[in-house]
Amino acid sequence: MRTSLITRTRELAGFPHRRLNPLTGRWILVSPQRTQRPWLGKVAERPTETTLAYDPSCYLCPGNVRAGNARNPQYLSTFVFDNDYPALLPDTPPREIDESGLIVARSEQGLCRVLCFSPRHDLTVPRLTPAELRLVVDLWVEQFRTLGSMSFVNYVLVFENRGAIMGASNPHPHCQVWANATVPDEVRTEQNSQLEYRERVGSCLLCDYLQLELQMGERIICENEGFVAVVPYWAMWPFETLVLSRRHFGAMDQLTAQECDLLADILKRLTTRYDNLFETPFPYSMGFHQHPTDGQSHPEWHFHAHYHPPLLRSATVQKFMVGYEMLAMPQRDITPESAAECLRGLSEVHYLQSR
Ligand code: H2U
Ligand code: ZN
Repeated sequence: MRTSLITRTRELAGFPHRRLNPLTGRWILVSPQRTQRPWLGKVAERPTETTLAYDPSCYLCPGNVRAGNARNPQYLSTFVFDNDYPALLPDTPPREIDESGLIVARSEQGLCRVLCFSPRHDLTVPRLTPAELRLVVDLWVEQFRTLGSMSFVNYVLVFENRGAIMGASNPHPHCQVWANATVPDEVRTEQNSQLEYRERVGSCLLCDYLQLELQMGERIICENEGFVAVVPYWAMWPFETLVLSRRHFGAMDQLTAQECDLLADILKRLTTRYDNLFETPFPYSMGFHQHPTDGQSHPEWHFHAHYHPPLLRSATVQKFMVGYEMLAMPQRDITPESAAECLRGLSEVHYLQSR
């Protein structure tokens, strides 16, 4: 049965086809005939690594001044502060407009924080030690708990933008947390799909999907006892990945101490492979999807992380979601299977360490 699934998916991968993302219900057009394999040629120009351990002009380095004259402490491991330019404010008054369902708006309460992963300006997730990365995981969990327990907060999104092309304002290792009153659309969509699957099939969508991926083996990149990193069958970005917990649980506050270490381990190994792909700091947007903090039980939710990297063929050639993608549906040339094969084949020793 499994062999025949692999045979059928391989046959389909020989010509243009659409793949369904069961988490969102959206489709992706795959056009493998345009290029069977990723091209990994060297390029002359590429972003260089940050080499300063301390940058006097960085607003995230210890002891430096931020916007509004706040000064960072001489922090030694992780550091969190309220974003000086928050997208959401806690004291927003309730307001609503609904003009015939055509001009519709609602005020939104929330708050935004910035989390520094390390005092070192030049380090990145793959270059932190497992112990340092474990402290980052602990900080995520602590922030999820603290913000999620606020009465007006129904969703906590922990996300990292890395690299200037993804809009990161600073190479200093950091991420953001936005906590707000409304469950964001992307999360709501995934929640509805997981709910619908649970009602229809009686089990968890991502538990079942993970079992299929483990049986097929074609899109797995790396794994440990707690987590599996896979290029999803429906990947939209060339080297998109999904990090799935093996155990079924809904949010990071349910991670065991051992799973916190295992999460740090899988993220370090995955991002090391990313950096090694083009021997350059690999840009991405990543974030954790987990259940809302709305006081309801959410047995349908399966904790996971998405990595959405824009690079395609080299450190400077990126995939743009324009034209057909913008007006019709996402499309890709290299198959998720060849992207996974490529990432799987890379070393877990960071290129800067092996130079
Ligand atoms: P990004 O690199 O993902 O943009 O995150 C950095 C955040 O840091 C950004 O949201 C905030 C910006 O608003 N920031 C401060 O809070 N204080 C500053 O002094 C500069 C930037
Ligand atoms: Zn810095």
